[in-house]
Amino acid sequence: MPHDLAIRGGTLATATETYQADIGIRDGRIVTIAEAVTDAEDVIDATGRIVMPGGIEAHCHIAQESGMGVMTSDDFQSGSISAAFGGNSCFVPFAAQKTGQSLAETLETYDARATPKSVLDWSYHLILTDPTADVLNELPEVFAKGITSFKVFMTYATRVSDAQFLDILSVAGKHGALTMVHAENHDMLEWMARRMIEGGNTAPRYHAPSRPGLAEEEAINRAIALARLAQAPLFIVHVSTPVGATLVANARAEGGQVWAETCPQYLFLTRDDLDRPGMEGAKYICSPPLRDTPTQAALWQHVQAGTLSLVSSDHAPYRFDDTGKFSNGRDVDFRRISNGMPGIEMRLPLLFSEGVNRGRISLNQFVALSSTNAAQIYGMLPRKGTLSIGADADIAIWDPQETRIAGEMHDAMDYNPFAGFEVTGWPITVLGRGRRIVDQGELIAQPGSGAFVKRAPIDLTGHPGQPVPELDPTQNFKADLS
Ligand code: DUC
Ligand code: ZN
Ligand code: ZN
Repeated sequence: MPHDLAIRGGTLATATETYQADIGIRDGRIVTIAEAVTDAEDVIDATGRIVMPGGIEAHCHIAQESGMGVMTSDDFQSGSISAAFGGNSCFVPFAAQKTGQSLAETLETYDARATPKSVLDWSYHLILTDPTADVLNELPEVFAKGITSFKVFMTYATRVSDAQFLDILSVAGKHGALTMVHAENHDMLEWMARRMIEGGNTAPRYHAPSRPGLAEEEAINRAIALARLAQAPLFIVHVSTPVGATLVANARAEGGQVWAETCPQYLFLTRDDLDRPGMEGAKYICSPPLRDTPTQAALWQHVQAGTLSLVSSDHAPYRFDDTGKFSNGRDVDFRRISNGMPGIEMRLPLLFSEGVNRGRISLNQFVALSSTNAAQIYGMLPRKGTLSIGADADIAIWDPQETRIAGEMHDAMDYNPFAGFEVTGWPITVLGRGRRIVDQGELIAQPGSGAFVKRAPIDLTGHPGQPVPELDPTQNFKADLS
């Protein structure tokens, strides 16, 4: 039987290997990887191109209201399209529970937002903001639907207490789900912000010193300890400090079930970007805040060493107007400016250009960081995140030579924090289950052509966990802890 589509003449790159081969696709899946695939109804000539698994964007805020009640500028249509132009074939935005809402209602809300609009296959991480006993009882149903990761906050009004965090981790751990955490010490942030404001330091630039690295370091340390006590896996989102990353590295070196990511803004921007004239700095308000150049270098080392498994965008798009950044007005202190910046389309080109082209990471590390590790951690491998027989034909074809000066993106934003960066290496064609989503600068896929991806529990093989003496029956007088 002929193939539906062949990708011919390209250089294939996976998380482990780079080699010349053709790919044959049938019914949306990779069915042949061979020296030559000659029998296909449709052919993409990939000569001079790199053919790799489509990116998986595992941290982005799409059609989501912020804690301040502000809706992101991107819905599932513009968000998924922008992601596709940036080399992604799958994404995992958040489905955020509102206080008092059941998890079933939360997911219904997001299904209605995603299903008619997404051009990418998608899943959700659930955000738990109101972990009542009823809600915790609902969690296993959510996991059974294939939503096997969810996020909690250690700061903001929606933060969980340490006791709540332990309960949540414990339920998650029993069901093979992964708890993600925004780790910053709330009281340290509040205390610093109050001092800033009382001193009249209200401009956007004061956002950075109001959220000291120490607050992240303390919270990461605590989150790792809580997860260890609950014997549950943990994922730390948007790590922005070298000490925080080192805590992750140490836990992992001892077998800890801990994973973490950083984001392009912490690798490519600094707090000096917050100190732009007028209110321009508001464009760079995100949390944790931008740091400094020594931090960038240290985070790169942790990316290289594998401490940080993903580089995710944390795309949190709020326009530079009163629908977004200034929903509370322009003349407000930094705390009342919407928190987050866009980057879903820039994540992979930046990482390729600054990472692979500059020799900081190999092409195979790039594939791991952009796709395969997310598929592994979030229960989508081997269906997604790899080029192998039987995998979905989610494929990005890159021109490694193309240079562009970053400007406007395909999102619904009115600014690009990375505008003006010279970037070499861009995705040219992105396939999702064998269909062209974008091709040669054109959008091909129809809204609603993406599908929900049911994810598996996290695979903890090779991550035995760090022992806790008091949980060992030989050391706790055989206490019943069931
Ligand atoms: N945390 C995120 O993950 N995204 C946007 C803002 C925040 O605090
Ligand atoms: Zn966060
Ligand atoms: Zn985020």
